[in-house]
Amino acid sequence: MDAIKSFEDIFQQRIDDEQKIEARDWMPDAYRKSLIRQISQHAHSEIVGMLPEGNWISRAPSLKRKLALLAKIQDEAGHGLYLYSATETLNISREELIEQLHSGKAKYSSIFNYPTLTWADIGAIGWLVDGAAIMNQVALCRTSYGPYARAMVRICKEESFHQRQGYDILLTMCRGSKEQKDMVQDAVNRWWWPSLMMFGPNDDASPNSTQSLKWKIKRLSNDELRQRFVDMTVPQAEILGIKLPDPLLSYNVERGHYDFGPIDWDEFYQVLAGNGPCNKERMVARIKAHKEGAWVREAAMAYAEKQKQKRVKTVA
Ligand code: BYC
Repeated sequence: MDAIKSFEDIFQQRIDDEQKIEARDWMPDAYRKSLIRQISQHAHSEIVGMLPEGNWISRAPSLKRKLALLAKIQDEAGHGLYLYSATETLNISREELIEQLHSGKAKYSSIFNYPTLTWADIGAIGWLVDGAAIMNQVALCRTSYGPYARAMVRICKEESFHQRQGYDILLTMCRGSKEQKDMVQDAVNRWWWPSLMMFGPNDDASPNSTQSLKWKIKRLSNDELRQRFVDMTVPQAEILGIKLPDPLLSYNVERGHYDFGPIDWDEFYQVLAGNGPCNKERMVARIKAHKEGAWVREAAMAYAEKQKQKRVKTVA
């Protein structure tokens, strides 16, 4: 006689069979918690990620650049909304999620704790930060949780435009004056290593990876994604004619990949602990924006209530 399978076994079998898990399905509590952790961190990253770029809207060098930057930042707000909605399907409220961000309980991507000093930083963010984000997010389109996977498909389409606008800024500057090219080199020198840190600690120091890969929340490991990003980016740097700030970066014929130097993990953990160059500034700005937006949320709720009353009356 067949042994009776536990809920956990049936769940894992569904994952192994590439079935998507939906909000109404049974799932282990640890799977739910891990998803809430990852998706909400992702949502927080999107909305905190609006801040470093927001600094440059009023200083964009032309109308065309300003329009593209505005559209990109608005997209990021939208990505935050899709992701908060996906997290809410796991039985946690938006208010609780936002409280976790504001109290420092929830993380957001380390990358957004670095300053945007010049216009070239906006190009470098688009090229490197969005490039790293896409590398990670394309894999997440196949994540096992349906609402997260579906949000990712739409987000990835928009991220491609973000990366292109960044690369276009840098290409234009690299074809300009020596001062402009130097500005690009300086921005890339500052953003390269933090971009590699976005993928998280090395696999052997990543506490969540083993279980997340088994549950197919993550489809590729931190190191696999980081390697893919380096391999994709080096030829793009060559087209720009700039040097990536790593003396150990070289193509390894045997591996068929680029080797690269060691990452400063002390810096990464310092940023995670709240000691990056802009952690405090970001949280102050985020909390202020949330407070100042209270009337918009209240107005939206009042409007939704009115619409609901209207529908009730029509049905009656
Ligand atoms: N920053 O066990 P690990 C974007 C934390 S782009 C801060 O490997 P996991 C955007 C990690 O949470 C960025 N924290 O974790 C782009 C864990 O701590 P907890 C957003 C980090 O989850 C342009 C601990 O370190 N993308 O949105 O298996 C413009 C150990 O790590 C970071 C996503 O969030 C980091 N860089 O793997 C605007 C993608 N790395 O939670 C917006 C979705 C690690 O145990 N997330 N930590 O206390 C993921 O793919 C995975 O969560 C990660 C980390 C690869 C990031």
